[in-house]
Order: sequence, then C-alpha cells, then structure tokens
Amino acid sequence: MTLPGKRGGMIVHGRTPLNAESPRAALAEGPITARDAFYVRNHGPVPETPGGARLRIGGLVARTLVLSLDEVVGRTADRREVTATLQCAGNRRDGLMAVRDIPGEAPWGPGATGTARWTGVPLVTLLAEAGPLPGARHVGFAGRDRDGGPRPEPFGGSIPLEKALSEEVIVAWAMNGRPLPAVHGAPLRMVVPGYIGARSIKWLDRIELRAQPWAGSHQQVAYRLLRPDEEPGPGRGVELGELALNAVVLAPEEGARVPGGRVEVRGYALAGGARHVARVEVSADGGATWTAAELLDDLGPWAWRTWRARLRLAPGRAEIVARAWDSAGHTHPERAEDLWNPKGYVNNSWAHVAVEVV
Ligand SMILES: Nc1nc2c(c(=O)[nH]1)N[C@H]1C(S)=C(S)[C@@H](COP(=O)(O)O)O[C@H]1N2
Ligand SMILES: [Mo]
Repeated sequence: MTLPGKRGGMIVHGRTPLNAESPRAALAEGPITARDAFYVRNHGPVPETPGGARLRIGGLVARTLVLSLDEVVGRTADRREVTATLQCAGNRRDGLMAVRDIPGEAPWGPGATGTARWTGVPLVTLLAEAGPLPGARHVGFAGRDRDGGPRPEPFGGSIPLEKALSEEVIVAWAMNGRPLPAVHGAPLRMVVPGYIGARSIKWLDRIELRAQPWAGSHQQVAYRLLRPDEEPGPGRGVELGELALNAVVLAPEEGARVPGGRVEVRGYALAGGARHVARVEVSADGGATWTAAELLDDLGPWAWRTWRARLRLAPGRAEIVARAWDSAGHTHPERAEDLWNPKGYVNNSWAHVAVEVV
C-alpha cells in the first residue's frame, strides 16, 4: 500500500485517519529518519487552512497575540534547529496486545517513532512577547483538526510551563530542512522533545497559558496509564508526560534466517525527558548473559542513540534481547506482562527478536 509522500513498505494501521509506522529497515538506515519513512499518527483528517494560518496565543497572558504565518516564520534571528526524536506513547503496543487484546487500539510495532531535524522558533520567544501572568502553570496547544469522537474536539494537550520555557521546545515549520509535509502538521506544529508524541501538536492553531493541565480528552482520558482493571475516564490513571526509557532491535528482524558466527545486531534506544542513554546491552540467550553494545552517532540531548553489537550465534534458534540504561541509572522492565494497561501505552519491556541461525 503506498501513501502520498511516503515510500512503499510503510506499515499502515488506518487510512482515515491516516496512521502508519516506519518499517524497521527504514529506521535502521541511519539516525535521521527520512521524511518519506517517518511515522504518521493522526486522530482525525488532515485539516485545511482556508485563508492562511493564524496562531493565537492567549489565556493567562498580559497580551493576547494573533500572529500570521509570516510573523512566526519571519523571525530569522530567533530561528533554531533541534534534532529530536518523536515517539508515540503507543509505540510497541503490539507487545502488550500479545499479552492480552486491546480492543479499539492499533497494534503499533516499534516504528511509531522517528528522529528529524526540526526548524522553528523557540516557544519561549513567543511566550515572552505574550507575557505569562503569575497564575500560569501549563501551556496548552490546540490543533486545527477535529477527532472522530462522539463530540469532535480539536486535538490538544499541554506541558508544564517550566518545560515550555526550555529552549528545545519549538514551534516548527520545517522537517529535515524542508517545509513540513501536510500529514506532519503544516504549516506549524509543536515539537516537544523528551515528551510523548501526543504533546507535539500538529496544525497548531492556538497556544493557551493555563492554571491547570489541558482539559480536553486527549490529556484527561487518553494518554493516561490505567491499572489493568481500570476503565478509561476523565482524570483516571497517571497522566503521561516525559517519555520512558526504551530500547528496540531493528536488525535482524523477527524470524530472519542469519548465517552463524558473528552477527551484527542494531537498534535504537531512547532515554526520555532530559536524560540520555548511558548503556545498551544485548543478549543472545534470552537474557542469561549480556554483551555491551556500541553507541553510535550522538545527535545531541533530544535524539535517540542508535547502537550496534556483535553476537556470536550458534546454529539453531536464537533469542536476541536488548535493554538500556539511562543517565539516571535506570533500566527498564523485562516482561510486557507486568506492563499491560487498558490503552496500551509505554511498552518498554526488553526488546526480543527470535532468529534462525543457519
Ligand atoms: N493536531 C494533532 N496533533 C497531533 C496528533 C493529532 O492527531 N492531531 N497526533 C499526536 C500524536 S499521538 C503523535 S504520536 C504525534 C505524531 O506525529 P507525526 O504524525 O508527525 O509522526 O503527533 C501528535 N500531534
Ligand atoms: Mo501518539
């Protein structure tokens, strides 16, 4: 199935709205994900912007701003490029669905993530012009799209003011040096490095300074971590924000036939928040013994680390496992069974790939 602007081989989870993840091979090509292979996660149809986009900044501010696209993009002196990984909270949900089904959610594999060079203006620059009032604690973002829910609402979400004032958070108009494609939020989107993808609002329409977190369903009902026996409902569960440490094997692929001897294993690891990946380890025996992986290109604090390891594999079936540590000394859980949750978020169990060594 080919999609406009995307190469063949994307793994399509839905066409209307469009939802598609990158095949492992595309992510394994290098640390920057090509635009035509970057995953798409949409909750509604791609919106039109008749009459041109305007960005409104309001709520708890001294001055409400209404900016034209030129007034945002034209700030050449403030322009900033950030290399950042986006990752959906539903990345690797398929591993949770293998434990127990999750009706109504798509079985995303490990390709609901990608890394790009984003160009934009720091959000803090725009906030300084609007002048946050003392009661402002959160910065909300609303898109121009409407989801397909029973009471359609714009896709939205918020981040704490403290994060919003950090220089890596940008209002972006370009991806890998070219204008944002429509499916990735043209003309303007948020890029909130270190946070779940759901906070990087596309087709940005409105920025709102608030005393409380975003009240819409995409933050109050969805993107929350429920207990296994809990029903989704407003305010229930743990609100997701910073991404969790995760590691994935990109090559070889599940079920691959690989020649015996030394086999190269490659993947990505992402630390989340402002932490960085400190160590990745790989096992050829399901986690009994471990080999250190080599961390590859360092693209800065907001990007994943790709990694490579060589494992000696004897003929037969081999179970390759990977896990990471972050700069806070944390590693991640072994079993998806212990992580299952009703909406299928944050599967950061050890990565497993079974191969046939010939
Ligand atoms: N307006 C709007 N912004 C959105 C979404 C959306 O459906 N509408 N999806 C969010 C989610 S859940 C993710 S993971 C990222 C995906 O960004 P991408 O499609 O550019 O990869 O966009 C986020 N921003
Ligand atoms: Mo997402």
